[in-house]
Amino acid sequence: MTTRRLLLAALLIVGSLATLGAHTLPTTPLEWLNPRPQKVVTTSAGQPLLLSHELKWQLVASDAAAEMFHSVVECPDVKWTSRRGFKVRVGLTGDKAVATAQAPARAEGYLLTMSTDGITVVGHDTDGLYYGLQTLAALLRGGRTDQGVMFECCQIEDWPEIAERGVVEGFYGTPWSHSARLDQMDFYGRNKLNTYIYGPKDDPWHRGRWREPYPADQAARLGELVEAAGRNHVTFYWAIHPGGDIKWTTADRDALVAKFEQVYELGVRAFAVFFDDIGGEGARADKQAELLNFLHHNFVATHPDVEPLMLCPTEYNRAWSNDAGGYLRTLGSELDSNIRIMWTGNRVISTIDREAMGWINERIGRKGFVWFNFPVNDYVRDHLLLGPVYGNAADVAGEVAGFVSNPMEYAQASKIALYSIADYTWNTDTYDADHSWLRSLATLLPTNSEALRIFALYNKDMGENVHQFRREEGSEIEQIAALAIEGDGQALDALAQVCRALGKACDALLADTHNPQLIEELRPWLVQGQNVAAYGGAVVEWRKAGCQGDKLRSEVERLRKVIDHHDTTPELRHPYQTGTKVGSKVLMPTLDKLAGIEK
Ligand code: LOG
Repeated sequence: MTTRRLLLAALLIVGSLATLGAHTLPTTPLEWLNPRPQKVVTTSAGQPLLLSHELKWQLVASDAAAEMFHSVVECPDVKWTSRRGFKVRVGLTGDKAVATAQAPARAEGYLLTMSTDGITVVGHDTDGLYYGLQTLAALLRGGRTDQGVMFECCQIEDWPEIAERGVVEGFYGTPWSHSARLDQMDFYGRNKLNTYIYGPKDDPWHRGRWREPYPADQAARLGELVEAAGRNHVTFYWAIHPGGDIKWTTADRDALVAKFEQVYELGVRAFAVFFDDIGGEGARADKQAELLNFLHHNFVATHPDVEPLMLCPTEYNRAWSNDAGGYLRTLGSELDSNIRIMWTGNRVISTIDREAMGWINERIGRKGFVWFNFPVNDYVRDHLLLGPVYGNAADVAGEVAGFVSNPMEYAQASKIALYSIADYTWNTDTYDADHSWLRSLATLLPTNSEALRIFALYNKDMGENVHQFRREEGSEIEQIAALAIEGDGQALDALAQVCRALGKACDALLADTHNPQLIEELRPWLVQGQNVAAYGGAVVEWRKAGCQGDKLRSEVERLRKVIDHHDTTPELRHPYQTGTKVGSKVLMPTLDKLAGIEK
């Protein structure tokens, strides 16, 4: 090896290890806010002030605003007074409580000012006030110390760029549990997501048995969920999926209305009809439009508190649409203009840009409502998708009616992406995928965020798949891998270090008790991460011994079999999981190549 090559190798190794460890997490509560606010002006020049525990606070607010304040902002250490205290003014623009302070005149907008004179939260509307209070709550949580609350004097003006932001529980596989969903609603409230569409493919009463009413126990849970959604300012859409066997008859139409009525009685005020993944009679555009228009006139219009309908079409992405057949244009011209139409982009799994939205919007005569198929992993169930949310354009906010993400059946692990979906959909034009990802990991698992980050580095790409959607994974070790394969000793050492870091991260996560549900979801992959790490260590040792030594070699082979066994043994997996892959894009192929094992 030439000196130049050696130098390069050394630099690469140092560089890539630095990348592995170098990341700048925020240091102040303001920087931790998610989603990132539109405008923040700080006026205490980075010098936080202390609101001591001794200080008495005085809430100036109407009864309704005060009630919202107390439901959102926990103030365990605050002593309240009704006069001459540190004033916290809360209200809508124009309310006496906030005097002349005004929120940005945009839906869901708010103004928050924090100074030594007091705190003011002004909403443009009640949602805006709610989000202003969520921001305040996050700042107070983040600033809590033994002496009181540390805070920076600041003024925040904030509003979302996309009107409807959230989640469509629309995957195949085990639907989220009731407790997972309740927990999601709180997560949405805190992260300013306002939309949840209930449409798990494997809820029988959503799809196969759509005509039948929910049994009492299921109905009660749905009711509880709707309530939790309401508390968190989340619109709860209930979706029905009748297209598999619907007959275009009055009987079936009435069955559908009767089901809507049942769900309405449970508190649902927003409805969707899904026609995805079907063929035959149910897939006819004219009949779908006729049914939806009927529902619009005879259900939505007769229940004044019900939101406009949402439709997921059969041709829900460009690759699957047959332009000559006219399906989309039929929906566009026949569907009542209030009805929203969902769209996954140029393919089933794809990111969104203006060109993609331009194509569909022109055909349907309205702005498409984006159904973003990430981090859903129901088409690649052997992979976890824990990487950053990147690739959606910064300039699409004006082209979409809404943007919801279809998650994994793993509710906690999906929060890694959903945190960033909240960030992107609120502040689309300045969204920073990598930074958002780091904040997300640290927020989800503050006790072990670095371990979670290292583990997630090897769980980003989904491998080859029918949808041809791929994600970056392992680019930080690509050059080390190439040099190691050429036999570079330092690169081999660096690779061993990478594997040790992965192994240690998995050990730490398996022992973590902060979020047991998350660890349970990750468990098969965490164990596989340990296996991969052990295999990597053995491979490097064997290579460094010049590929000599029967014992070293048999250890390599034994550990490779452990990985295979873990990957192929159903008892070691969750229901529906088809295998357990970790580091499948770069790390495992590199180790196999080094070991001379063909896979
Ligand atoms: C389904 C969805 C599934 C997703 C990813 C839509 C509109 N429908 O191919 O239920 O989770 O893709 O596999 C779909 O995306 N079908």
